[in-house]
Amino acid sequence: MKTKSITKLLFAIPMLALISCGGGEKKSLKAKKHKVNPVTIEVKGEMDAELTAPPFVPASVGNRPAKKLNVNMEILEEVGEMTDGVKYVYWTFGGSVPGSFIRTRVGDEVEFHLKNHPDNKLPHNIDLHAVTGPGGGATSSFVAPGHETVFSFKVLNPGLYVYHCATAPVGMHIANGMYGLILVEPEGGLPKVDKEYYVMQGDFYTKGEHGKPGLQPFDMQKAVDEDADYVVFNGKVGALTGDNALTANVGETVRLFIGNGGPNLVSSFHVIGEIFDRVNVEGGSLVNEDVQTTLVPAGGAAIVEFKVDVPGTFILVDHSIFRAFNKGALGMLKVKGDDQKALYSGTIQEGIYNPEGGTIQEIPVAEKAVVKKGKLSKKEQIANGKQLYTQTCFACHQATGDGIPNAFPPLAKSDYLNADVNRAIDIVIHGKTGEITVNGKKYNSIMTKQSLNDAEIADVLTYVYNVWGNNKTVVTEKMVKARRSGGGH
Ligand code: HEC
Ligand SMILES: [Cu+2]
Repeated sequence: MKTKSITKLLFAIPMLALISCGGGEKKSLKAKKHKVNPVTIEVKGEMDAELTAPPFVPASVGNRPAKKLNVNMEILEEVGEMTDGVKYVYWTFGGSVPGSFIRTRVGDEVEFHLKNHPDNKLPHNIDLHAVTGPGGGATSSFVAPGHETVFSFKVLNPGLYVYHCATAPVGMHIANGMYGLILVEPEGGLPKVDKEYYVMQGDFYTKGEHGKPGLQPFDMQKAVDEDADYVVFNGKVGALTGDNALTANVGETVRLFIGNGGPNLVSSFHVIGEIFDRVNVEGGSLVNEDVQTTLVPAGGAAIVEFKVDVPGTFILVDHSIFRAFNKGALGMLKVKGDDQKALYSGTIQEGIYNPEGGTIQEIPVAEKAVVKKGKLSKKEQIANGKQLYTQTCFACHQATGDGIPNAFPPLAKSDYLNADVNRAIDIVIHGKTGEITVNGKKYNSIMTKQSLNDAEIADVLTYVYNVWGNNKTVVTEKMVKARRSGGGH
């Protein structure tokens, strides 16, 4: 250890000298590349940003001057389809995974309005990698359901950047789909191409194995273990296949804005049958040419460009290839036009690559609707409550009721829960803030008010009290009604 640090020191001295005299030169190079110092670019006028859902991107900036750019982004938590018969609760920026594409230019002053829909269950925020400032905006944008926050930033560096939610537990918010791309074009805009598309990879972790039907809750342990059930482009299996395939015509130039939200896996992005003429490596200013596969880190991006010379179906994959054929990381680009025999002799058959791969597809079984009116037996209340729990509470308290250390308290064997049923009812009716101690551990966080009616609160709490070693209390609608009409607060 000691000798190592001495050698380090010896090397550090001449290195320091090098850095200090090279520093000025580096700066001027950068200024030259950006032509003008972005900090001093004046904004002329104001406009609302066009936002698009994938795989589409807003119109290019062209040579418009820098402006004050208003971005209105709404966070929505909603059930979507991961693959046939498999449902998942996605948390989204703008209602899609990945979130809405934002297109800016160097020098723009972005005024970011982040709205958290009142029907949402959780607080969120946003960290944009294109922001120079603490947390990339995260520290200024924390927003509870039914609220809006506003912050602004000046766009300084050109490139393609990831944005994501950074609310604890961060990994979980990203794993549920809270990421997207923001493009910063240089002065004068990017060179013109014929087609532009937005493709972003993400890995998903579900309680059930790949293909297991029904509403699948997020699985924290699998996420920690990096054991993904789904690795997909644009939020679901098949988002870019069949009728959803990207399209182009022979002879056109195509630009793909590729992002990787992770949360865990690095993408080896490849298009089968194409060579990237140009790649903006890692989404930055370095351009590589004639590339077969480009690495897109988690929380990173790349811009790839190529001309399509022959017709056929070209397959987009993560070349960690089991992910493509067994976990969903597969898309298609369909190129129409006349055969170009001089370039490629054969016909490219469609369907050579089965998007479902080798996995056995189970026939989805519809979830039983157990919503029954009138007085329910204890068993029925528990069944009903279990469904409500998977829709409402599991996001924070987890499917196992174990919660998440330092963020969400456990409901399993919770001394706090078992000590006082009226207090538990009040918490579900009104939400909870302030410090509490559960099983000897302190929590000081926010539980948002749950929008459930009295019968639903009775059922969900009856379920909670009758699993995971709790004290088997039965909560009735009458008890909840009594608390709501002044019993508690
Ligand atoms: C937005 C995340 C979130 C959701 C959704 C949520 N909770 Fe909570 N819950 C919390 C947090 C955070 C606390 C601790 C609050 C504090 O620190 O004051 C808590 C505390 C509790 C407590 C008391 C502490 C304990 O562990 O016994 C109960 C009971 C409870 N929640 C039940 C529920 C039920 C039932 C649902 C679904 C109807 C639910 N919660 C939905 C975040 C959530
Ligand atoms: Cu979030």
